[in-house]
Amino acid sequence: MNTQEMNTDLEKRKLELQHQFNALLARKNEPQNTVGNGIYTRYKNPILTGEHAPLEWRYDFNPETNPLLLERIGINATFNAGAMKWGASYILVARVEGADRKSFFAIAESPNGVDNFKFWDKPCVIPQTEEADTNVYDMRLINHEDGWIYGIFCTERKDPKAPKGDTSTAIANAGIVRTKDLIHWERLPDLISNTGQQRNVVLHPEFVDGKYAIYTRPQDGFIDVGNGGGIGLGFIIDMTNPVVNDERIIYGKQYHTVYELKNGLGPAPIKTNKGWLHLAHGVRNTAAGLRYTLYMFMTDLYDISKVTHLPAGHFMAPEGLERIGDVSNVLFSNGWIEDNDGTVFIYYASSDTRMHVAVSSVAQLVDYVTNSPEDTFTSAGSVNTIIEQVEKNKKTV
Ligand code: M1P
Repeated sequence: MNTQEMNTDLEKRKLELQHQFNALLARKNEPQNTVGNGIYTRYKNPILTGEHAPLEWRYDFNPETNPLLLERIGINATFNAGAMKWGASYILVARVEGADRKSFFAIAESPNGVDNFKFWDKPCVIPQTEEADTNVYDMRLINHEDGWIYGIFCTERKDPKAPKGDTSTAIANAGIVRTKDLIHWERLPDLISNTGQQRNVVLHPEFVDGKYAIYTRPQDGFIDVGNGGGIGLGFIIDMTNPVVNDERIIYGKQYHTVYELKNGLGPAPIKTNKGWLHLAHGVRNTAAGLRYTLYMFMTDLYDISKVTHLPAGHFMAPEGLERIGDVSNVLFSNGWIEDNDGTVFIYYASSDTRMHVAVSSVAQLVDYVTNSPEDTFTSAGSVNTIIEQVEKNKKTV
């Protein structure tokens, strides 16, 4: 192949790459056409994948430094995104994971919340504390009534006490940033709590008795929560010195439930006239490894430490393609958006690989949480719950 032929070939390949990329971003999404459960509607296509990462992140388009037009930087996955409405746009701050295993944050924007998500030009630049983060992930975006948008995420660093030769033991904590424009992020000190490692930390959007209220998930080790675990609640006086006081578990892990091994809060709760709506994940162990499903509960409007409603079992569990990925059998959500008309966009990731959306409404979710039967914790109890419903239906028909 002479130089001219090679250049034409490269030009063709570049055009093809751009064509495929533009087609992916322009692809319309639509609701799954099943009757469904009436609580939410899943959408057909994943809304964000590794393939959505801009070509400019992955390719050096200078023919002199990349004459073969090879991909230089691989992007492995996009998942576990925080979410918020930003003007008329729907924003996700995704966990983007490179082929080098490092996660970072990048903002993707959609005009309608269900498709056409497009990453902004560059990933977010998160300032470091004195101790550099090795890996960062799972940012929750909270539009706090103090006027700041907070991003609370997990920061992971190697455990300095790990024995020689142990190259995987790490320490997880909550990193904190805040912004007014989603471009400039101010780094605040990491969370200071006395209950061990922390993941799945979320700020409550309103002050409680003049303090910041923070949901935590204390754990003894990096993966195992050990004696820790459960969704905790504590209070911070000043976010620039984020010491958590009075931390206590408001809902713990429990034998033979979907949160038997551990649980953690998803996005910041949605305020409704019946109480605060929460979305969380629960984890149980199986012969095939850990299974992560989503569940919901409600806390009291005036006492946010009081769980008032908790339907039995999962709200959403992996289905079809969602079951498969880098960490299979996982659904995880740390972002949802309540729109002005009460529509709720539930953004969830499947198997640590891709992002999806399901659409519901505040009315549907409140009905689900307040009227679905609670767990009786025994098989006989479950049978009884079904029989009660059958008997009730006999009277209705
Ligand atoms: O791999 C599943 C999830 O594992 C962790 O969540 P948790 O701390 O609740 O076990 C996180 O690493 C999360 O990002 C990941 O999706």
